[in-house]
Amino acid sequence: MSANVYPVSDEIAKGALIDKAKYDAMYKQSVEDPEGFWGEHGKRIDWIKPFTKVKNVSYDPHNLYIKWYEDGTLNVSANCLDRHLEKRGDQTAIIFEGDDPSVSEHITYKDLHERVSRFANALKSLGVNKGDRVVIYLPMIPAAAVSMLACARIGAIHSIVFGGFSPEALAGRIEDCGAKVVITADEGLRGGRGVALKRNADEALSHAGVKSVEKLVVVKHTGKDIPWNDARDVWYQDICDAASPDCPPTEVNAEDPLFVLYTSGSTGKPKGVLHTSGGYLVYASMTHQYVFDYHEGDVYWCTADVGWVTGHSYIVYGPLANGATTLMFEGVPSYPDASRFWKVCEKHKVNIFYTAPTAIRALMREGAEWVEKADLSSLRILGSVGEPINPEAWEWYHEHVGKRKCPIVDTWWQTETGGILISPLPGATDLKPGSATLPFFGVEPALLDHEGNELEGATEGSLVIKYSWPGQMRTVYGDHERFIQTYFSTFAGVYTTGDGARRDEDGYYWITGRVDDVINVSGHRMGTAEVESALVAHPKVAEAAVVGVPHDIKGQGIYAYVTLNADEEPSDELRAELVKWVRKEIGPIASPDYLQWSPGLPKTRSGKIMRRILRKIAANEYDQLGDTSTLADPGVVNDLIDNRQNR
Ligand code: 6R9
Repeated sequence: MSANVYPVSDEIAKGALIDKAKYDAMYKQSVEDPEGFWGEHGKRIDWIKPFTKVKNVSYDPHNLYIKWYEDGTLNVSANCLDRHLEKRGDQTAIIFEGDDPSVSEHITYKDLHERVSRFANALKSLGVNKGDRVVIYLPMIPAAAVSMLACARIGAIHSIVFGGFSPEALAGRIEDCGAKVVITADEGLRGGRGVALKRNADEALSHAGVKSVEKLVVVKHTGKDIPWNDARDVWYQDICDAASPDCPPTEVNAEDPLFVLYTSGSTGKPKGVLHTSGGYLVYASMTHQYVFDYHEGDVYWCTADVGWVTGHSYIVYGPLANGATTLMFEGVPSYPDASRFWKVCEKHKVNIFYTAPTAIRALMREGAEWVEKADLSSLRILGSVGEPINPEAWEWYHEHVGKRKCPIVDTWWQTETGGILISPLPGATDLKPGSATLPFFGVEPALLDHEGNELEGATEGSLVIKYSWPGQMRTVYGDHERFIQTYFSTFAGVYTTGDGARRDEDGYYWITGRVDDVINVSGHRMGTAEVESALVAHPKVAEAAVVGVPHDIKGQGIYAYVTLNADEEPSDELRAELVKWVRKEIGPIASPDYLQWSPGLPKTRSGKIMRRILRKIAANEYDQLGDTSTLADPGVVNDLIDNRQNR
């Protein structure tokens, strides 16, 4: 925890949309009269048929539903495109910056509108109808945004699968949502290296469980030679060229689904988080405007991938609904060298820059001289998302990137929340490094003890949100019961976030991390159970337990304890094979950083693995193991300590 406080500067407050007094007044109204508040702000987007009802929510686990603006109709792509054409048709909507620093492209609203309309018509010609699912497995290229908006235009539900996921992970998601069409590219490009997307997609589609896919649309990106299935594969460019540029937007209900995005939970396979159209767009656009103090003409860059929720809400939907210029970056922060982010800021005169603590820590390690190589005078606001930002990284970001004049908005939220729930507002909130600070309008956080009692004042507990907000997820795709179980059964009558938090004497929130078995590797959520089930799927593995371990750059690394079948011998080759196996099963982000052979795992007498102990051993804190007397065999602990990997 840092003792420093950075008050709002006069410079920033002067031009800001929201100052302290306005935040207090709007927040008060938002919680005292949510119907009135959200009724008024619901009008920030264009409705085809205006809503007359604002909110209709029940958190009762026996009869749970969440509806916002339920009798309104709209089209999300028309809100992101058509409504801007008159005023800013020639303004840049998307700046594409390629992996190769010599490649960039400016796409105007008019041009984006045409690309989306053509592709929407092309999807229709492939048989995609309102409500059908389309899986998008693309690199960070304009076609990704075009695909999202084209689905939205015809009322199809997109589900983006991060390009770093393996064929197995892709297959599981396609199967779960029953996608009719998959969109991919010949190859992705990251740090000068090709990523075999088409080959992965082919492999995913060959899985026995994947039966729903009729067409694979392929974007030609690097021009690499790829295998082709004439009956199934079509080139994106060909079908777009053949399609009409005129595609009237399909009218959808506010509560019709916009997208499904898979995310890791503490148990079982990833769940399909379902977001709907009206409330989501109101919330994404409003948070984008106020949290980043977005002004007309600002150039805004969020470095996330569209495969994560941050890319959905804060590269595509929020910024485009606001008529912003949003930058899409294909590459990585370290290529061609560690000055890349800053060079891109200089090249495109970026005003608002939003990234993740893991990237900041990695760049901090390379030294501030890389930052000095670029002119960063255009920057006004900095943001952070994905995991708690440690005060050292915050201070470095503030001093070297922000030159002590740019406020940092540390935005806390989740795939499930659709948009930012706790964050400073640049003109209104004094900053404390490491704290996400105060709730956004309409958001009422609370901290509960183990019994579910609400704690008052400065305290620490489980972070829950008391009432609904328009951007909240509506269900788990195909499994409403799991939605209720996961988020509304631990504590009655509130949304359970799965995070722990501390509240200080100023009412500021400090997120302390997950309270469940979810770990956060470089800002990516990973269920320990997912990695465990990948490991035990290997024929030589009997049992596995996975925990998070502190990691300088990634925030958390993955530490796996593996018990082999009785007739198997541990070896370095087998260790490497298992790490490779996990990469193949889930993807490179799930690779264990440490893999320890463990002839036995510490278990309670009822057979529950004591992860608390495994976490301590992994973190080298074996002098603080706590009570081990409830273990079935306390002896296994000493063996694990003697053979730990993280020395
Ligand atoms: C947007 C996103 C959600 C989990 C969340 C929390 C962690 C995200 C954070 C943060 C501390 C922040 N998290 N932002 N923790 N401070 N500013 O990251 O969504 O991938 O679903 O992850 O990430 O633990 O519960 P998602």
